[in-house]
Amino acid sequence: MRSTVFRRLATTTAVLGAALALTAPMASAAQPAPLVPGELYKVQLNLLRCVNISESGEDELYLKLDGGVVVPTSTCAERGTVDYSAIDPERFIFEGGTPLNVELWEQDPDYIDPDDKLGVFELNDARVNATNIARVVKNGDYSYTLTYTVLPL
Ligand SMILES: [Ca+2]
Ligand SMILES: [Ca+2]
Repeated sequence: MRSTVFRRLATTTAVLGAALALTAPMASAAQPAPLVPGELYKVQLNLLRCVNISESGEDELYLKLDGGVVVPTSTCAERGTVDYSAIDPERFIFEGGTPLNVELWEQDPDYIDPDDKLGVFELNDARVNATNIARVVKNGDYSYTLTYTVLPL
């Protein structure tokens, strides 16, 4: 009985290993490279991580770019995450050598307590086809990270 289970495990591992070996060359096809100044790029957002949130309970977070809302509000609890991988990268087009400043905002109910700009994710030091991390931190108050991948347009 026991040996059958072990044999099955060994077979599964071998199959997984073969599958990984097959996908590895595809994954490495697009090599990380430095940005070329003046070239156009787009940004695939990956994951917003709410390391320390700004409110008690949950934050209501959204992103702004050039004065407009570019990613709508999501709630995020302390140490929670928001998956941004379905957001269209073509909302975030920029030129190599020019920082892309994406603002992180926290939504509040009304004009008595208006929305708060928590800070700016600076997407400017990235390499193409490499996953990078940007941070918004106010010491002792709140802290967020955003992972993203810069892609050729
Ligand atoms: Ca709020
Ligand atoms: Ca507020």
